[in-house]
Amino acid sequence: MNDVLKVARRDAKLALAHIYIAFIALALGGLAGLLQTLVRSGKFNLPANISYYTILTTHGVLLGLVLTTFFIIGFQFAAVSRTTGAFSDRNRFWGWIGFWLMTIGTAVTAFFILIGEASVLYTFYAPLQAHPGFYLGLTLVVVGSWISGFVLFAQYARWKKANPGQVGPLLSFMAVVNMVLWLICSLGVAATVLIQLLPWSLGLVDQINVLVSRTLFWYFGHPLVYFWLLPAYMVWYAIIPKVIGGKMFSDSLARLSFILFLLFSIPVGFHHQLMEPGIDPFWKYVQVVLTFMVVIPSLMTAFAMFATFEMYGRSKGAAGLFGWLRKLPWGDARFFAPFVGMLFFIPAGAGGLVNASHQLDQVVHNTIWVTGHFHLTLATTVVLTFFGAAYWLIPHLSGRIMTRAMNRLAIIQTIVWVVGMSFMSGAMHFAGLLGAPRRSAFSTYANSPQALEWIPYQIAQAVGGTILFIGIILVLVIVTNLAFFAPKGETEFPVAEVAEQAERTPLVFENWKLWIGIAIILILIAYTIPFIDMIQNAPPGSKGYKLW
Ligand code: HAS
Ligand code: CU
Repeated sequence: MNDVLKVARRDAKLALAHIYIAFIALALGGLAGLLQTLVRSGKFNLPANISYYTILTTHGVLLGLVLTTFFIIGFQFAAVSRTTGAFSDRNRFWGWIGFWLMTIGTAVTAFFILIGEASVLYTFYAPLQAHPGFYLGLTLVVVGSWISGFVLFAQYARWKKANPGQVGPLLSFMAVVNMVLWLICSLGVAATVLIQLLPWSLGLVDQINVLVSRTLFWYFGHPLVYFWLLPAYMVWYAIIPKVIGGKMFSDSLARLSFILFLLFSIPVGFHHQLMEPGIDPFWKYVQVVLTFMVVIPSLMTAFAMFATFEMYGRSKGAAGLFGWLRKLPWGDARFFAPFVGMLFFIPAGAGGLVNASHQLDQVVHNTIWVTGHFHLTLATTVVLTFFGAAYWLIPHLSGRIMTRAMNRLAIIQTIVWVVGMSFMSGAMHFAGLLGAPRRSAFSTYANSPQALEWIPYQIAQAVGGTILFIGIILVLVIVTNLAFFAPKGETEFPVAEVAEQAERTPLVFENWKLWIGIAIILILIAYTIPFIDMIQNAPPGSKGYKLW
């Protein structure tokens, strides 16, 4: 199955182009993040009248939307080329079209943010209104990503045609699931942008239905977080076992968890709108139940990872309940960074369960607790896994090798990240419980005693933010080295084999009509009635606001 061992050179270029943009976004977005934590400590003001909200929007868009989408598509292109063979010329050509559309779109969006015409944050909630150029730029990014999705589907179909009756390679299967998920969910954001936000910001209509717009956004926004998470799970399931020298616990379990994500990721957007009026509590309840369903594949993943590690440790003679822990390759950054990501996912996921519980969400919603939550999930679990992947992926693609010195630096980088994030995200969680709001610049709210309580935590956030910025500089040093300066040589693209005792993978996982059909039915059940309600009983629309 894994007979293609290298990503073809021309595909490597395409994948690398995406990864470069991702790390440029990390550099700029990280700088914005540093500035924010400094401002919020109350000890620092932005120079030259730059607005806090301009910086905050830059940060969220570059890291939440640009870094992720570019890294994921680059990684998936590489993974699919590695496991199904070199792209056809036509597929590669369209891959480049997708890349350029996304890149031009990013540049347009960034331009309007930086000139201060679009400080609407990365969720661009109505009734905040941005310059039309902001929405147009984002549209190009999404359309580009769709093209890339179809390139992957076409490549996968080519492999299936050449290998009739065989199950597709695991990594390619996973990339296809992730892009199907992305395609279905991004229709929601495309709808609100094209039908509501663009005409409204162009002045063609003067009012917008805010609730419909937010609902379409979160129909997209929750699966978006799994679009980020699933590539990390690809690394955990299909690559980490090989990195540690072991085998994958079960191919079927990995596929089943991905299918469950496809089914349950989408009909759950209301868990971001639990505090919003205008949605019947019954439908919030339905979507909370579905949210708890989508936790199951993550629990399956935790189980599979423990099983993989334990199986490997015992094969090396480990004894006792946790003896296997000592057998893991702690000095290998390709393992260490993603492993720390897994570890942090335990409290991060627990925080998610808090958010998803309607009553508890009343305490934390719109507080900086939520910001703390996604800096554990996205900015630690996912991002550390991506860094860990970059440590072999970039040299594999650039024809170089990672030196021992760089590996050591990568271990240090991971530790710096852990320390910085523990300060920053930890302080955010605590301050959130004390009521500190998210999405807001520094204020003592007329020296109210409650707001003064938050200040020590805000200083801790700035300390953490500064340490994290050092972490960003370190990873940029490593990545630049791996891309341009490291010694030439061959680096392996690790792909794990399945353990001998695992069951054969059934073909039913590739019954796309079935899974996409069920996903659509679940979406219709969860959204049809409340959506009709929102339109039939719509309150008066809102004009646009520019509050920055
Ligand atoms: Fe979340 C808000 C609920 C996961 C990202 N989330 C956000 C926002 C972002 C985000 C960006 O229900 C803010 C959006 C905004 O701007 O408003 N989230 C959840 C739930 C999960 C969850 C139930 N979130 C994520 C992931 C994200 C992410 C993943 C990004 C990648 N989230 C919410 C809710 C809100 C929310 C509400 C709205 C809050 C509000 O009020 O606005 C679940 O998927 C989590 C399940 C995960 C687990 C953990 C399993 C553990 C594993 C690790 C195993 C470890 C090993 C190592 C093997 C149950 C798999 C062990 C080794 C040893 C030695 C111990
Ligand atoms: Cu969510």
